[in-house]
Order: sequence, then C-alpha cells, then structure tokens
Amino acid sequence: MILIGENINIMSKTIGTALRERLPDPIRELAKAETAAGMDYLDLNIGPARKDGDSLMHWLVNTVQEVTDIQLSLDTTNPLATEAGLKACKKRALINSVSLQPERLEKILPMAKEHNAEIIGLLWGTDGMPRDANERCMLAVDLVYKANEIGIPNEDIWIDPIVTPVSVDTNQVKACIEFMSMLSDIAPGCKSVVGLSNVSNGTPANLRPYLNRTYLAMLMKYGIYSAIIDAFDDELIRLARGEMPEILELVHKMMDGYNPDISTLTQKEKEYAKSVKVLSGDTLYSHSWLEI
Ligand code: THG
Repeated sequence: MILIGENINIMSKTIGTALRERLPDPIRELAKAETAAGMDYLDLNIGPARKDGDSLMHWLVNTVQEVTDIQLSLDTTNPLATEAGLKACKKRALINSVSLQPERLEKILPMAKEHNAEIIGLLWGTDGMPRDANERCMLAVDLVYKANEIGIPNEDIWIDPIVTPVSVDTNQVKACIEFMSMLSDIAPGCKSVVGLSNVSNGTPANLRPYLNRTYLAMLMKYGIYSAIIDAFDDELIRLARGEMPEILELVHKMMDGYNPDISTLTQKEKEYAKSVKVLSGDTLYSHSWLEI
C-alpha cells in the first residue's frame, strides 16, 4: 500500500506557526521524520491559503525538498498555490483535494495534464457531500469521464470517497467501505485513497489510533491502494505493510458476519473487534467504546 504522511498540515499548531512565519526548521524536521518512518509521499496541506498561497506552497515544497526526495502531494484549494507547487516539485507531483465543482475542474485538470501530475479526486460535487455509495459512484464516473476527455488516464486518477468521523455518522463510514468494494467495476484502473484520520476526528486523541487502524484494516478487505495517515503510528504502518495477517483475518471475517466471543480474544484482538463493531454500526459510538 502507498502511504502518504499527513503530518505537515496547517491545522497543526507548530506547523501552522512555521508556515505563517516561514520557519524552515520545524518543517524540515517533520519531513525528515516522516521520510524515516517509511512514507511513500508527503502531503503538504496548507488549507485554503487565500492570501499568498502561491508563495507559501513554493516555499514549502522547496523547504521539504531540501531534506527529502520522496514524492509530494499538494493539498490546497487555491489553484494558484497548486500551480506554484507543481512548478517547484522535482519529482512527479500528486495534486490532492481536487473536488468536482465544474469551475474547479476547469482549472485543475488542464494543469495536471500540463505538468504530468496525478490527481486525487475528492468526491465532493456541486451538491456538496454525497449521501451514500451510489452517489459516490456517480461522482466518480463523472470525474473519470472529464479527466479522460482531456487526456488524463485512469491510472493517474486516485479516487477519495471522503471519510467522515464515526462520532458524527456511521452510515457514511459504511458507505465509504461499500464504495471501495464497487470502485474497480465502475472505474477500472483508477486508484483509491482515503484521509484515514478523518474517521477519528472528534474522538479523544489517545483513542484515535484504534479507530484509524481498524478502519484501514476494513478498507484493506477491498484492496485500498493508498491512505493519508499519521506517519508516526507504528502499528498502523505494520498493518498497512501486511505484517499483521491474523488481525486482518479477524477483521475481515467479522465483516463477513463472524461474531467472536470477545472474552476469548487477546487484548489486541479485542481492540480491533470492538472497533469493527463501532465502525460497522453494530454498536453505537461513544468515547468509551473500547471499555464496554
Ligand atoms: N482526503 C484527502 N486529503 C485530505 C483529507 C482527506 N487532506 C487533509 C485531511 N483529510 C487528511 N490529513 C489530516 C491531517 C491531520 C489530521 C487529520 C487529517 C489530524 N491531526 C490532529 C488534529 O487535528 O487533532 C493532530 C494535529 C497535529 O499534528 O498537531 O487529525 O480526507 N484527499
């Protein structure tokens, strides 16, 4: 699986300050550490970046490239910032967060073609958030058609169903899994990606990894191609790299209806089994889901 480090993002306190004040050191340190943790790409998330977004992305890409040579994912809704990033990238770039409003696609798709970049298509359309797996399929087909039309082939399109927090709506968490099971039929050759940590937004920080890991294990049942993740969750990385086959087997069996006797499981198996139940909507989410 392709792993994309999420940690350089404007929402983080130290990185937010470093970006605003153009302090290279915290960013260099993080880029080095994410690379050492085995990431395949680094996501560079500067948010909407309405003001000076182009100079910020240009500076950020160059700062990161001083210490690492892995590929970069440009994560901003400001097309000028995307373009500045594309010009600065030494390796082939991945344009992240390409939502599907026509006025946005008109700018970004030709830019991707011109710079031979790959794109992450966020299934967020003119009507906002899709409500279920079928609406996601319709948006995906639409995106692939428009990208193909200007010469971007399926293998350069990574599709993101948009993961939402389990604490907000389990149906959407399930819809993303269902969508993953349909993707290879509706968009053959396209890649898949999720912003994994979204699933645990709103959950106490010390408990978030349990949800993130279990959700990744569930998505792996349908061969998810890549995920944007916390680069410093070692267990998550081992799971993604296929080093925890017994846990994967347990999670996948439960998705097929197996209901294990929780009292017979090891501590680690319990963490995953209880989290599967919450993420598949069998038990109601509460912050104490692991204790019940
Ligand atoms: N899909 C795509 N791109 C995305 C997302 C997605 N990019 C942004 C986001 N979602 C994925 N990246 C993050 C980055 C950080 C966090 C969640 C998702 C996060 N951070 C902690 C917090 O905010 O509490 C810690 C912040 C810190 O480092 O201090 O939760 O869905 N294509």
